[in-house]
Amino acid sequence: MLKHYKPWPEKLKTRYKELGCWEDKTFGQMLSDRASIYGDRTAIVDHQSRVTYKELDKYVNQLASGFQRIGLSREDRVVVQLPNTLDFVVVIFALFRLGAIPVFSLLSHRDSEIRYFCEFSEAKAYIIPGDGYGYDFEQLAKTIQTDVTSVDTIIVADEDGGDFYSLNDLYENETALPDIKADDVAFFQLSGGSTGLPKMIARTHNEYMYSLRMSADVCQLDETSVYLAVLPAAHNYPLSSPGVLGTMYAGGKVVLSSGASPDEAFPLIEQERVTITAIVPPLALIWLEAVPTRHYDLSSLRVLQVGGSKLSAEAAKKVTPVFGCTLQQVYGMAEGLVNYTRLNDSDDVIIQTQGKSMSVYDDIRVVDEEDNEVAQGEIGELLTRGPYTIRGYYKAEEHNEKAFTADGYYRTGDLVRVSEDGYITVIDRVKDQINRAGEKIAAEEVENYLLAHPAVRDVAIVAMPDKWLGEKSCAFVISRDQDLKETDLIAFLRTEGLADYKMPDRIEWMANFPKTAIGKVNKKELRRLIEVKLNEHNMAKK
Ligand code: J2J
Repeated sequence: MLKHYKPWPEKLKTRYKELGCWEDKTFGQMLSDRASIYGDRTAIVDHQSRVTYKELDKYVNQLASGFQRIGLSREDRVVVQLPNTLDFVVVIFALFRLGAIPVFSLLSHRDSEIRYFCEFSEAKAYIIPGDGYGYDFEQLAKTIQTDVTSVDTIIVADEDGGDFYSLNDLYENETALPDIKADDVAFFQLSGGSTGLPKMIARTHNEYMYSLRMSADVCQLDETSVYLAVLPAAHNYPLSSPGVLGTMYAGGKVVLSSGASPDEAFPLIEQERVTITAIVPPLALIWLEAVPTRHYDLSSLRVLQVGGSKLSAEAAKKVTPVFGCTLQQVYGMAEGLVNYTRLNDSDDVIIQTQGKSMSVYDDIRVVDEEDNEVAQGEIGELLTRGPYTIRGYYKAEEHNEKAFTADGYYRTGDLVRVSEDGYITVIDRVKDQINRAGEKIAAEEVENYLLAHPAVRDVAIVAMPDKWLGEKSCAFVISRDQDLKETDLIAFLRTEGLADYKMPDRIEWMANFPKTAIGKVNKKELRRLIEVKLNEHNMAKK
């Protein structure tokens, strides 16, 4: 059993198996099954390749054999930082087959994040993209290999690995692979986080497979479905809701796009006859504006999923008239629970709500600040537990005390209202997080970096509204030095190696922070202050 991992309680394992939720299948087995049922159907298409299920199954075995030869084995953690390419899919399935554990990082992560993932998970290997992705990943890998003692293997997804292994050289004759159990941890997802550093989410084959099966079912996927991944496939939403893995579960075709702009996505929808794709609300605004001016045939699209942050009702109303397809709102989280509007729901439900949970075994409560259930239809924090929601973060005992209730509910940090028939509307959040175009920023993480700057006395980061991104981040800073500039702080964060999307969009200088009755920084008041300022600025412009 993986060190530090706290498995599901035996009683729940038995219960979810008896209920038929968990079918004791691993991802490795799922792919072999698909290869035997849908062998000659196309599984994956990327910018340069097209492979069938049978071919994919073979490549995965060959790569798993190569990984095995260079010393990767069961339970080794492997930080995977790859773009939306066939390599990504082959790599993760090869690791699944070996029982090695991918840690899903995003291409936008930099030194600070990668270092932490490697150290915290005690990773053995780190897999990076080759040239052409706007950043010197090889240089980063060199530093990581030097500084993080556990990391002894670097693999580059390129023909030329330079000083490291080239992924292409690791496809070898198939060797015997270990027997993996469906109750084993399959991979680590990363939480959006609200405190300190991002938390790691260990997911087993059993629980995650169930979430794919339910997602594929709710989205009515079958072997004729074509899913386009425009968001980074390593993120929980495009990976599993139903995403890349849910589409493979259904035997459909997955099209991987390296970008999400209309000029990249629309031609792919036309050429590959895409039936379903998933985007975030800011992209929905861009796509909605782009459709009339681009003349692509988007008629194959049956479902446009929008989720990750709140979609406005005004934008929601436009989707069907503009795209001629059904809108599906998706409200999910890497910790588990996923809610969907159903394809045959009324327009009103689809436009106004973020959907209903996908399993009858999702156990949802809406509570006030004292954890008392609120009256039906009232606003409160959403708590959830069920067959595909984690019971605790990996190696975070202290934090888990706060993030989960004693009886195992995950505190989502989202303020919601639930209708009598179970449909959820997301109203606000209590967690200290900024949701910037679907990318989550833990305020405390960035605050800690800024506090390390010698001229910063104190800092508080809050969300501010933005027409396009939904929210942006605003850092209120109390400086010790009158000459300190915004550019100095951003430059400092960059040298610290923080991902771009976490850079504060705006800095406001202050002498003191407003405080709450018990003396904490009043972030609600800071949010109000910046909102007033933005409104005044907008009025002045008019
Ligand atoms: C409002 N807030 C939303 C929505 C997520 C499917 C879809 C999304 C995610 C995801 C995911 C929202 N309206 N429609 O993993 O499988 C906010 C909430 C939530 C947090 C989770 C999936 N959809 N959110 O976004 O782990 O605050 O997962 O708790 O990145 O995003 O973020 P994340």
